[in-house]
Amino acid sequence: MSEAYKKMVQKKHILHSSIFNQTMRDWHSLKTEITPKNLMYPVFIIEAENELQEIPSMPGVARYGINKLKEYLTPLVQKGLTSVLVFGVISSLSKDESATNADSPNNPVVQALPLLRKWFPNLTIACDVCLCPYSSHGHCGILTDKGHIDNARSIKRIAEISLAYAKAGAHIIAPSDMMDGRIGAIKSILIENDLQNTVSVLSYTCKFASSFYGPFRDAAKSAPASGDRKCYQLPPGGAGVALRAAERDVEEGADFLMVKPIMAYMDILKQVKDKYPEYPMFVYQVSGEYSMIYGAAQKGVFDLKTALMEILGSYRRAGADVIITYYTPLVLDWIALKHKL
Ligand code: PB1
Repeated sequence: MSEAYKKMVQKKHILHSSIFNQTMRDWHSLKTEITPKNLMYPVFIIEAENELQEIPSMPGVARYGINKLKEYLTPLVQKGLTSVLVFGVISSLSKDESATNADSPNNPVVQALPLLRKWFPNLTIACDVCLCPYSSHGHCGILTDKGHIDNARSIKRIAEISLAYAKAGAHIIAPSDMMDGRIGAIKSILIENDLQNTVSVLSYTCKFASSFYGPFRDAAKSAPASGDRKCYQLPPGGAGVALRAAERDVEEGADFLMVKPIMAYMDILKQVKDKYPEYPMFVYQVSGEYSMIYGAAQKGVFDLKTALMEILGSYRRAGADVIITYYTPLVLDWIALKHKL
């Protein structure tokens, strides 16, 4: 080796010496590790107790009647699943202006909660709270006569639904509606009912008016009947307003924060986690992101497992503590396999 080369390569700039075997590569990657505790699994519950409905736009994801969900969750809990995020989907119950059936006794979530608590005593159950799956107009809040969001009535209704789910057995209330002040309204109704110490609030803190929600709207039958959600979900280009949303929800008592979707919002994730390091930070890999990755792997663009673990690891490196992903069952299998090896 020439003297000139020896002089040129300073000792600390030799990188190969710290990455030439897997153990060393793992040492560099510890902050990206994924354990079952880093995963929350979104599940759709329907009224028909013994039905299972595939969702064409989300291959591998289905809507479950409660008895089918028990069958499906049992092996996942045995593999280490620690938390789920529950979404109700109705077909025979009616939808109206104020989402009456969001918290009616026949609502599939209200009926499922006590059973899920009994069957899976160690599973943490979060419930999405929103009007859109139950409202005739498909918006996430109550509308005025002019078709605008009536924010005061909306957060009152969101709080009522939250209370119903809390009383039915939810550990966590996760309001995805994006109304101003809904976190404070939910915390207040929990306090008024002495549930503030046993029911948490996972805020959909920085949730953007994204183009990545399409498959979910198929799954939950929750697309707006007219217009869009740009007047209450954050503008995709808005970083400042996202940080203001985080500050608002922290002030109002959120227990956990979230960025959603995640792929196009990793900068927001880093900023929010850096500003509020004391809060567990959730990210939601939404339906469009799920299906996009799935489709690319099916077309042979990349190996699903390698690419997905690289993507999930990037969320963790950017500050995510918990990843809400429809890939949870697959990742649980891969984690179990890795520990068997
Ligand atoms: O996976 C996803 O796409 C999640 C979609 C999300 C559920 N929390 C909503 C986004 C939307 O449809 O606007 C539902 C809003 N309540």
